[in-house]
Amino acid sequence: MTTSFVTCPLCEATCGLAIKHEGGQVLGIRGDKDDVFSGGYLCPKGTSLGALDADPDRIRTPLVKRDGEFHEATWDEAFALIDARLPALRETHGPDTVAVYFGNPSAHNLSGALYLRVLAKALATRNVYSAGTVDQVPKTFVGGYLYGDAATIPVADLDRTDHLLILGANPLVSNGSLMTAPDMRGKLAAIRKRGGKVVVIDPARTRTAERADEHHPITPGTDAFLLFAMLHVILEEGLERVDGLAPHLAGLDEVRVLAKPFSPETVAERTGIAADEIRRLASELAAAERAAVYGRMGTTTVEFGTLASWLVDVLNIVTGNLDRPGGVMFPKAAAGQPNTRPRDARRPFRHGRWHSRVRELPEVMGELPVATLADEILTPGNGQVRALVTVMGNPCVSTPRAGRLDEALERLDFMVSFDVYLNETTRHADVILPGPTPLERDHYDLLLYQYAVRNVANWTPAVVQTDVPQEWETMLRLVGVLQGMGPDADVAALDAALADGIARLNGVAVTEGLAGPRRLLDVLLKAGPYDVTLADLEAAPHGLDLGPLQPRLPEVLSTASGLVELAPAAIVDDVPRLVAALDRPAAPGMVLIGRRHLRSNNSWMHNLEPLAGGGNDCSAHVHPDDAARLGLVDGGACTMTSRVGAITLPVVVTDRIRPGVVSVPHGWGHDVDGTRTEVAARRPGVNSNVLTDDTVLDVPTGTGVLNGIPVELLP
Ligand SMILES: Nc1nc2c(c(=O)[nH]1)N[C@H]1C(S)=C(S)[C@@H](COP(=O)(O)OP(=O)(O)OC[C@H]3O[C@@H](n4cnc5c(=O)[nH]c(N)nc54)[C@H](O)[C@@H]3O)O[C@H]1N2
Ligand SMILES: Nc1nc2c(c(=O)[nH]1)N[C@H]1C(S)=C(S)[C@@H](COP(=O)(O)OP(=O)(O)OC[C@H]3O[C@@H](n4cnc5c(=O)[nH]c(N)nc54)[C@H](O)[C@@H]3O)O[C@H]1N2
Ligand code: SF4
Ligand SMILES: [Mo]
Repeated sequence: MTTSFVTCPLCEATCGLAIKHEGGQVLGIRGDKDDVFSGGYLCPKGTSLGALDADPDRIRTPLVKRDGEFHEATWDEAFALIDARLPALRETHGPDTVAVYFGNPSAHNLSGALYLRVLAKALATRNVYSAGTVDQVPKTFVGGYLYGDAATIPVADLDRTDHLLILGANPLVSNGSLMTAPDMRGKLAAIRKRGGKVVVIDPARTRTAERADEHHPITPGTDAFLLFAMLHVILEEGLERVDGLAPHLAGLDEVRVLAKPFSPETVAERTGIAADEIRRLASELAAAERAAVYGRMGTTTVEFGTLASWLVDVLNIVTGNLDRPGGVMFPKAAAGQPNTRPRDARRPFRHGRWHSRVRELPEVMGELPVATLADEILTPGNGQVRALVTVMGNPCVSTPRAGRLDEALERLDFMVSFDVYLNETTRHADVILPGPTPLERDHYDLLLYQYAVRNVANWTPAVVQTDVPQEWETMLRLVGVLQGMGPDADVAALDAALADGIARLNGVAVTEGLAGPRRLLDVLLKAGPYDVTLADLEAAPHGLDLGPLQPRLPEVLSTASGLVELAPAAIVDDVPRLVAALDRPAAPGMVLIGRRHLRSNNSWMHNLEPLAGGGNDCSAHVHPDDAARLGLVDGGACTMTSRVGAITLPVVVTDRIRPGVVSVPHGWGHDVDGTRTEVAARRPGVNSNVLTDDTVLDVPTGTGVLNGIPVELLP
């Protein structure tokens, strides 16, 4: 029996796990108490990695569809089919005819983090989509325009702050997002224990809200009003203290003008938070010695997601909390972080370099909004999407107006999916290419360490052997097809050329004897800001602690001015839309928001028996007053209708949700035909994104509005 130490890749917390195994079988998983970052913390999903590995439904060999039925195929057969179909479609209709969608796990996967770009480049299509536009794009957009790079996002310095204001996030359940921090419960408790304060703004009394000093149940979709009013108070009462930040700032006067119309009295009714409470929230934030404002899903996937995300940063800046211990700081990752590259190698952020064909929505970070993918497939004309590659994603469940996308995928001429399950999305594919499970692959959290609340680095070698090719090999094989090398391209040669290119770009040498992600990571570590090598990481199974976050202004910036741009046009041009909405009457009926459960992971872990139960179910949470008014009973069913769809699901009557709001978790609806997820199908739930309106987006970024959807509820 062996114990291996691995970093859990399932969510952003990057917990260290100690895995006991023998002969390729997992015998037990616990938290690694010696992990330099997580110190033994883990959640139920982490302990289910063995069940994932052993899941009989998991795909282990390529599946190819013939006459509407999937058949197991060899890798050569699968690639022969891809080679016969994909290049011909591109030849006839141009490269934009092939769309690609990257899902969430691709960001938690070293092959994904390093090789997806290569695949996207080889596809050379404008039709690039990802889960980003149902998630964090407003944050990256703000990072891009304020600091110069989309990956430059300051994180709350949790270990040293005295005051944490959380909006639209439930890190006790989600374990944090764009704030890599294992053991949020411990970190929040520590803030309070040292005399600090935690305030939560959320329409639901979540687990996080329960452990906070204060909880304000806001009306969904109105955080931009609240934050603007707080800014208004701080600027009007002269509470700002930009102090040492002043030489690095541009645009503060413009912000002052923009905040004028948003007095607390103006927004109180709209937000559901009283004017004097807003004043108090603002003055306490400004008065705190060291404070951090943090916003996530409830501030990004809403009607004014960009403005709310921008205001989070503006508040951190005007209170003097940017780039200082206990405030919000810029992590410095050991490898692959764009903002540690030499400044002359960085370009200021831009968006809108092209637009989607049908709805003319702007590109952000080379991607188009996934809410318009169905339009691009269903609308005939030059440039119509006829083929799709999905990589570790389940857009038929996770994206707006999911029912329409589901229909659209049936119309495709050809579809390839990289996935480990035959599910709601991959059932539409012609070829499914499986990959290794987390235990079968090397791992390093290249992306998430860029948002870690402490600088750390941890390398994980694969725990068990597999016959399934690694995802980077499969991606490069597909690159070979796209580059006209046929179905059997020399993957090793492609990989070596890639490593040489990246090494040359970074002015470092390639280490002989390495291959794949290890070789690329080695190159990126050599080019990185620490004197840390791959060998150092391999010698440290519990990770390397690189210390607390350090101030990084102005070196971290890559704006054209070299300053923090507080009022970039791409963002503030959206303020008039918010001002106009001030006078708009609030939605008269109920509005829908989402929620997450500790034992779920978006759409794809419901097939694991150990995660079922414990309250992990798909139901509508409704306040007792609404239930009485609408004739809904606890345990009964309700039908919920939006502009674009309807679902029927069980009701839970609870005062944990604000009146006028109903919450439904996303990621369910596993009872469709043609899937192979037997456990999930037994307790399928319903797909909440059937209700999400694909025409209502955060305007600057095209991010889907998943929270604050008007719905009607009937028993
Ligand atoms: N209404 C509503 N909708 C939402 C959200 C919400 O809060 N409310 N949240 C949004 C957010 S934040 C996100 S990130 C998206 C997620 O949206 P997606 O990324 O589209 O969906 P996931 O459920 O993460 O699907 C992951 C897919 O990857 C596969 N997979 C998992 N691990 C591996 C692996 O190691 N290798 C391979 N090859 N495949 C793998 C799974 O089988 C599954 O098909 O959903 C979004 N949708
Ligand atoms: N267990 C588990 N962990 C996960 C995931 C999972 O599915 N399950 N998914 C992972 C992913 S991909 C992500 S992106 C992260 C997301 O991490 P979080 O953002 O922390 O997760 P959510 O639970 O979606 O939290 C959003 C909160 O916003 C609230 N909310 C809704 N609308 C509004 C609003 O208008 N204003 C305010 N102020 N609040 C609002 C909701 O009630 C909810 O509590 O979680 C990650 N971790
Ligand atoms: S919190 Fe996230 S990283 Fe930690 S064990 Fe759970 S799923 Fe894995
Ligand atoms: Mo996400």
